[in-house]
Amino acid sequence: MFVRSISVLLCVLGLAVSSAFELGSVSGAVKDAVSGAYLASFIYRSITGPGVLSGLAKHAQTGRGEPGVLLHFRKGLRVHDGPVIGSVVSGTDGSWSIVLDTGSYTMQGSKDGFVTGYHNVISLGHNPVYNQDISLTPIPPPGETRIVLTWGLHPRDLDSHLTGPLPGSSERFRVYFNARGSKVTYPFSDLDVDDTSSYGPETTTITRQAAGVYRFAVHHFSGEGLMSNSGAKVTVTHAGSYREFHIPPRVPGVVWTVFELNGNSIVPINTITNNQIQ
Ligand SMILES: [Ca+2]
Repeated sequence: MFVRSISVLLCVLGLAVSSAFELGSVSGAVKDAVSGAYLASFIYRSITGPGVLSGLAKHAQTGRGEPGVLLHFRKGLRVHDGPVIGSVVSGTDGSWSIVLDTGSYTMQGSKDGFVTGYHNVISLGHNPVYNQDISLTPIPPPGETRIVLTWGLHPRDLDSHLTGPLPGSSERFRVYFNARGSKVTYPFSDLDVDDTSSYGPETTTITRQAAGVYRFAVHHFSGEGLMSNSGAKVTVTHAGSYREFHIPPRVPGVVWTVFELNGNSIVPINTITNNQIQ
């Protein structure tokens, strides 16, 4: 069984074993849920040979499985170019499965009408690794911005919060699970999906951008574990460009302020605090 094998692995390594450790679906590394250390950025040498990786290709705006997504695999984490060592196409329900040698890989997902996306995955020999999901963002129409949040198993519920200017007011609007906004009236921004059961995606779309600063933050709403160790990732598709932000590991706090958008300028913030979202 996967969990038992990894516990043995960690004992062999002399590391603290937590029954709550998880396989970070975003980081592609085994993490100790207590310390947050990325324990399998190396893989113990007794784990070798081919292994099964599987997951779902998802439509980022609905969270549902997306068929016909071409998935390419490259050796190493966050490797977007170079030789492809394996490929598979997602099935009618979006599911995919492939056998690759033990190691870490970058999965690239592409399909007509979607922004090409990437996700780090891992193969652990004869221990199958599930839930290695990738979310694909539909290409937004000109002038629209799409922001997609994904994360791992823990914490169970992270939330997307977009704030922005309210014309004629010193207040700011906020679009989140409790006030989902609108695509057709102000703030011309909305939250498509609120995921409350791990992994995401949650997608926020700005259909018409006003002058001023928009700010995107992620809040740890519920579930165990540090948000910082969730492997959370935010992607932004704006004016033909695609940006990725990865949550800084091992930082306490429940608010990850990710970036600001002002006109066509995307400014990374990338801090974790307990401050109010503004
Ligand atoms: Ca949520």
